[in-house]
Amino acid sequence: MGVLDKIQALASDGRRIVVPLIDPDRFNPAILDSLVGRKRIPPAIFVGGSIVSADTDAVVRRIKSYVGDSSEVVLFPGDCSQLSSSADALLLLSLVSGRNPEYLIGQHVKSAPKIRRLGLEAIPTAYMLIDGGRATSVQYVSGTMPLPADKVDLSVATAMAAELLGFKMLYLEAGSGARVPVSSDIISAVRSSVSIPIIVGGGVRSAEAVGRAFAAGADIVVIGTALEQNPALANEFW
Ligand code: 1GP
Repeated sequence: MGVLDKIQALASDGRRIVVPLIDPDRFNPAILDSLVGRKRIPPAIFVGGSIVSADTDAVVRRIKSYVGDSSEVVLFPGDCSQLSSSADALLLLSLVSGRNPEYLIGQHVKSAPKIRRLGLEAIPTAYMLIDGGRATSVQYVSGTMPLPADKVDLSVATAMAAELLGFKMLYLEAGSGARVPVSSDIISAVRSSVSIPIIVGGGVRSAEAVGRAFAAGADIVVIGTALEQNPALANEFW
C-alpha cells in the first residue's frame, strides 16, 4: 500500500493526524527522542523548508533511523533540490493560489526525471497559500500573493478547481510562523466543497488550535515552528 493510500484510508476512518514538520536546516533530534521514547510516533513526518542548505537525504536517513517503518517520511520540498530516495513519498506541490508558472509546473518539469529515477511516490498536492497576517517565506520566495483570508469563496473555488484537475490532496497553508492559522471558516467551507484529504499548516501552536482545525474538517494538521521553538510541546501534540 502506498503512502497516499494509507493517508486516504486514515482520513476515511476519521483518524486525525498531527504531523511534525522538520526543516533539514533546523533538525533537532530531541523531538524524535521524545516521540520514540514515549512510543507516540505519528504515522507521517514531513521534511522540507522554503530554503534548505542541509543535505535533505542525510536528514531523512537520520529520521528513518529513529522511526523505522513506524512512520512515513514524506518530503515537503520548497524546491526541486530537496529530493531523497530514502523518503517514503513526496508531496508534489503545485502552488495553485499563485500565478507563477515556476511553482505551478516549472519546478515539476525540472524534477520529474529525478523523481522517476529515485522511484519516489509522488502525491500530487494542491498548495494554497492563505493570508496568515504577515508576509511569509513562501510568498517571498515564490513571488506570489496569498489568497485573502476573508474571501472564503476564492479559497473554495481554488480548492474545487484543484480537485477537478485531479490533485489528490489539498494543503491549506498560512505560511510558516503565520500570525494566525487558516481559519475554521475557510477549512469548513473547503471541506464541504471537496472530498480529497485536507492538510492544514502554518501558525498552529497549541493543542486548541489543532483541535479547531480538526473540528472544521482538516484530516492532517502540520506543526513546524512551534516544535522547533519548544520541542517539549511534542508531549502536547502526541
Ligand atoms: C509551514 O505549514 C507549515 O509550511 C508549518 O507551519 O512552521 O508555522 O508550524 P509552522
